[in-house]
Amino acid sequence: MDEDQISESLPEQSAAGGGTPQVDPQAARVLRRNSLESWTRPAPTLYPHQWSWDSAFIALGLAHLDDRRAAQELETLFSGQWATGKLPHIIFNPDAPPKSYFPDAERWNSSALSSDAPDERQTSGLCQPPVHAIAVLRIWEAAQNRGEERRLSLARSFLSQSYPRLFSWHRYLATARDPEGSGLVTIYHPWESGTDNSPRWDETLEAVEVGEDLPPYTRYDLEHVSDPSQRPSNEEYDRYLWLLELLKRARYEEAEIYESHPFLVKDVLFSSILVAANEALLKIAEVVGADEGEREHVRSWIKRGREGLEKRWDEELKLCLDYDLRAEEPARVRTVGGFAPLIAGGLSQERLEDLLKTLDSPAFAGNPELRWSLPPSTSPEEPGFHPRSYWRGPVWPVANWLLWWSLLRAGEPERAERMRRETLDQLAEGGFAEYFEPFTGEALGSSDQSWTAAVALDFLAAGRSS
Ligand code: 9WN
Repeated sequence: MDEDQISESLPEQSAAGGGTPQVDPQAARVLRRNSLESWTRPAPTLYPHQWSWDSAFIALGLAHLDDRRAAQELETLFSGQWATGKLPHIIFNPDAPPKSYFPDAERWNSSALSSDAPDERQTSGLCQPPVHAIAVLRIWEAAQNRGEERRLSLARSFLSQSYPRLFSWHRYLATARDPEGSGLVTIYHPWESGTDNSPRWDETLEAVEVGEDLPPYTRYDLEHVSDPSQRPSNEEYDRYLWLLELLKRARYEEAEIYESHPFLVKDVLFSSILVAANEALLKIAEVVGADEGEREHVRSWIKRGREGLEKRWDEELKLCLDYDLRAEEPARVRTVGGFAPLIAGGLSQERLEDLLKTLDSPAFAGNPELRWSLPPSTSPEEPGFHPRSYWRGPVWPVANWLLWWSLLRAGEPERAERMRRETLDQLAEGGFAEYFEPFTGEALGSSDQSWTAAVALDFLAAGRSS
């Protein structure tokens, strides 16, 4: 890729209509620095490979700078798609420095173990939340806003190429990952949720007994953060690696995993993103003139997804809860994942009011101690809350983006605007960190995180168009 393309296409005027002027060019610079030929590293050193949902967020940020490069980001990701339709959570970079990230391609060994894995690319055997159709649609919307016929026609052909990929990805999730037809996606590993060490998974994970024959391993992630307590613990890592071992023993076969795997959880956040992504897919289907039978499937997945989420509603906590299929119990813990119905949309007035009340309450964005009124990843009122540990409390800008976008779709522009402004203020003060301490606003984890910069660009573009 032309390294200067992104900065050249930066808008001259910054942040009219809200936002902080210097955030705009700095965000573009972060993406440029983390960009390789056709895809973007989530962070310069901590994450040297291509991650699935990171790339989707990155593409929606890039859509405002360089729509061709945004499309390329997703095309590169699609090149790792499995025959089942699964989009893997990591596509390995063969040129990454040795010993830079663990587990590496060799540990996953997916193309040797599964004939469904692609031969040309080395990938992990898991997946991550399906933000991709939302990003593809953003690329189309950005092209429409520019209104140039040539850009529109490029975007149209990108949509035509992406549609079958997206359809088979969503079909995989609606079938292989939901054999019960519940409307909710089953995840096999906390990494699939994207919220790795969230207390959402604590009970299920604690019940996993690590085998004595867990092959030895060395963590490299701790070398890239200033304080190891910001990352998951070694006990958690043992379990993560043991689950990986079990998936390998099942040769990544869905039916076999369903039979024997100890970590089978209906993830409400993942499922809600699938509902929203299916709505985006319907719009893409319209642009490309897709088959009516397929559109009917997508509509039925949306309906089933919303019904499934409604069944996981907890009247007392006024949040939606994940469900452990092995223990046959919900995970009664308040995290941002609980706002899943807001992301899925199509809410009754009563449910919307419940969710907004919870969001504004001291359990989340209304906590008076917060540096910014932004929802911590885990409620400060939860015993499992930890303000500096990864998904146990810190504020994550991508989670804010999902809520902001959902608030807009729910017809809550004022609340959405507050979230957009506060997030931009936080980034102006703390930079493009991976996550933030909720009470002090201190930047934590990796600095110059690509998806943080990408959502900033999307927030700024929204400010310019309002
Ligand atoms: C494991 C890349 C990814 C994000 C996840 C985040 C973290 C990986 C890790 O980083 O997960 O997949 O090593 O901690 O939890 O959401 O996609 O940014």
